[in-house]
Amino acid sequence: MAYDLYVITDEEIGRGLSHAEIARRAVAGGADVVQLREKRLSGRSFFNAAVAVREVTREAGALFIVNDRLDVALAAGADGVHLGATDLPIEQARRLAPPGFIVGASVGSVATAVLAAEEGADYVALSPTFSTTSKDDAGPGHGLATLSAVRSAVSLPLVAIGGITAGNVADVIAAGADGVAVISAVVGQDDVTAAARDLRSRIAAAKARS
Ligand code: TZP
Ligand code: MG
Repeated sequence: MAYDLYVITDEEIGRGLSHAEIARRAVAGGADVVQLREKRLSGRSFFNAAVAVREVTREAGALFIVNDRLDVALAAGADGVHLGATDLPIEQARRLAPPGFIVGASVGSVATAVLAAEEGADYVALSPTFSTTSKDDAGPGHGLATLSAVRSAVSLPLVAIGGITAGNVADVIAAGADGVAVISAVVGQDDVTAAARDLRSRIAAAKARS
């Protein structure tokens, strides 16, 4: 499962593009994973958005992860769910989900990464790796030293999230991340597809060097 370029949809940062259109442009640029992140919509409209993103990602062969909501992820046929510290516990999601369903977890330290691995997470995301304005309550960035420490402590796929740009992505991969999850570096750019393609080639180049 490749997590190299993991694009998170955000309709506000996407300047009016729908989740599905953001996904379509991101996968055209080579995104390996699309996460639907929706904080405003409730049940039915969230589900409808998820079905639309599922369609786009299925056609492209990209993974589709739903943020926060296991019920929506399962109902829409997503590949997985992404859970933070205030969402459903990883163990409960694991218990409810079918075999092969991906449960991803945000972590903020070596200790929480090790715990997430023990509880059955399929990947961990160091959140936030750098400071970001895209998530109100993200807090200060943990930095590359913590990223490397998490890399050494857990063997799960490790994604860096928060403040990743074309300028720092090579350092993030060199520090041990398997992939990067981004909003503004792709979704916030005028040409979403070109930004995704550029980031993905920087990731591939950094991996080839390490
Ligand atoms: N979770 C932790 S940081 C973050 C999320 C959703 C925002 C990432 O956005 P950006 O623009 O790539 O910093
Ligand atoms: Mg959450």
